[in-house]
Amino acid sequence: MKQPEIRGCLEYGYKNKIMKIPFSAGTPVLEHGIQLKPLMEKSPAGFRFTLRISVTDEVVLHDLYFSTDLVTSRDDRVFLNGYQSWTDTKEFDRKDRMKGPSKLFAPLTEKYKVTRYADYEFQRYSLRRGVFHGSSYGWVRPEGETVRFFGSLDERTGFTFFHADLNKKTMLVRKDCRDLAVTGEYRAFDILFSQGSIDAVMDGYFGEMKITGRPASPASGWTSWYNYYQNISETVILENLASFSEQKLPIDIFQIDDGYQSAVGDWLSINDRFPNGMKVIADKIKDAGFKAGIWLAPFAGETISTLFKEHRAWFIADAKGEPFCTGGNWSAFYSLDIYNEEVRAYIKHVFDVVLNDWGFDLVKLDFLYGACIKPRRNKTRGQIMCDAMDFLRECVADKQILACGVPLWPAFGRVEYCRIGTDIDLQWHNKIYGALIHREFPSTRYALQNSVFRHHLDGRAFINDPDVFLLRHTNIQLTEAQRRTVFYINNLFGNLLFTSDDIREYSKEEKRLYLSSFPLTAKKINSFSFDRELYTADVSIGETKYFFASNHGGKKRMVTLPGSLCFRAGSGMENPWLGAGTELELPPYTAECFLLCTPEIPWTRAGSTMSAFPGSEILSISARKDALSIVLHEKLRLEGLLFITVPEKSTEITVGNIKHRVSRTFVGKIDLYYITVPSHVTKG
Ligand code: 9PG
Repeated sequence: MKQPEIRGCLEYGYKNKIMKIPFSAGTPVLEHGIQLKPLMEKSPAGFRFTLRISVTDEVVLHDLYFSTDLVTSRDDRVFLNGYQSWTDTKEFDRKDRMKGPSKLFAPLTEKYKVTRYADYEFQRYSLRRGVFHGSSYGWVRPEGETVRFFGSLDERTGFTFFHADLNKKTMLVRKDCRDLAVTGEYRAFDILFSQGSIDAVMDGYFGEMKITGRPASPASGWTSWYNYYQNISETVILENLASFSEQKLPIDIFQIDDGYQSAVGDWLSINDRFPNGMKVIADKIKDAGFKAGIWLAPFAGETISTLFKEHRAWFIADAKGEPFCTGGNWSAFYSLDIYNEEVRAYIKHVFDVVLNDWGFDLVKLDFLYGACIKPRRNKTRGQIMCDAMDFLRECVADKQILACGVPLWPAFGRVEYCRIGTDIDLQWHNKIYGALIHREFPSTRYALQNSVFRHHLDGRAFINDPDVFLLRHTNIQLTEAQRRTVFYINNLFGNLLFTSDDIREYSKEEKRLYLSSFPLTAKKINSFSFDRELYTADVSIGETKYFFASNHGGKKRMVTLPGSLCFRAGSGMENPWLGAGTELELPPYTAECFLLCTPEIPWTRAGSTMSAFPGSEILSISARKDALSIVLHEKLRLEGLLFITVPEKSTEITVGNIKHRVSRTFVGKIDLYYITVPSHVTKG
């Protein structure tokens, strides 16, 4: 790749004036006792730009930024990472607009503190099309698969924001370090520039940071939030638990969400809907064979909490010394000062009780962005958030963290699981919210978009939590097609697969779809492309290949199937196969997944009615003459039919002592010879 051009400026305060020192890569500067060392070096993954600032006397920073030449055309697309878990994130093009909360509704915005949920109070939001920003990393994509990547290797010094203007073809990189007093040395920028496929640049980025995800596995489970919200009780939790254990569902984690505590902040004061406390419940979850999970917002205290009433001084304050509100949830809430020793002791004690006395295995830690809502104690937001995540890691030690509502970079490598999108809503997308409030509001459409566009973090930074899928028909406004689409996107692009459904309420079809998610298998997205809200992906599960297409828009779209015989997931006995290159109509909000068959190779998967990813439930197929042995995954929960390709000349195949007649079908221009095997005659 070509070395990027860097031209920047340091602005600092001097005797009530703002002074400026320009710099460019490779040319050290010394002015007024301030030395700047802007250095561009070759690095294993590309180019690494660092800027060191050394001062003899204390210097208070006002602004620090540089421009680069990464955007070269108005038609480039830019991926910009949203500030925190919930922030909508995708590849933007010049027709898109990035909006903060509407100024028209300022009284409401002010009342519910909607500008506190992300970066609205410290980054510029232009309402113009083609003008965007994001934090920590991103890329520019001209036509094709190769992207120009940029990513900060160190956000502990302060968050790095990337502002792109596609109309003007500019990219400005800015450090969030206003009012930081520097003495000695400040390593202000440390940025990697590289070029390649998304997989290659992300490998290079994480390689250069030496971040490997924490040891953790993909997991399935249940959380109480998206059905009961705060209205949970011991009965609700235990009844749902009983249905998972009675039906022997092979989920990994059973998690209690918001609603067990008397108030947000008072984690050890359990409300009267849980008369026997939390240890009893954690024990029952573990007895059922699941990991016990519980939700906490460890830095938050709501107005009506005892924590807030009795310890106002523990909370982050504004310039007048009054508690600085973090958001409008619950009775409005505030965030604890993680540098206060009493606060640290309190939080440590809470975790000690939750993890050791009650015995929970996993904590979902939420609203974490509050810890760094304001730079203070001469520390940047980036530094505070990194310190906060280090502290949480120390408190939770070897148990597991599912982080949520967190700026992502500080969570990289520090948590097992992390939410990468906003909350699923019970409807597709609330347009009024979309027009008026912050980008972090619950929206199924945005949640799916983030699952797809932040997939590259999965397995590198942590395991991605795409949020729940919901298949039930009660207490929901999502249509059947939309529910199925969420189910597929989560299963393909995420690796923490939770639902909140009361599975006793499932209809026969809903139950079948739910069970078709077992066994949980590792999916590899080989390539992915999109055209507005039409997404297509080539996927592998082991050696088996799949094609996936999903239309998230309100208008029908056409897709062309790949050049293989395709078995359509979810189809019954009628016409399950579609010919190579078939033009397929995708109605609004639908998803389709196809197993790509190889009729020319005998003894391969030609389809199945038991898995959302047909064939992924088969561990092995082995053939000796005309006798077949098929081993199925032990976590398969559905019964049904398997279709296996056979040699053209065969007439009869034996599986488990039962003879099967060979069938022949002609699809498009392809002949398929296969047998149909009911699952009960196989092993496993
Ligand atoms: C519990 C919930 C669930 C959920 C979390 C989080 O932007 N917002 O106003 C906003 C409010 C709540 C919210 C997310 C965003 O939900 O993501 O899974 O745990 O808290 O209160």
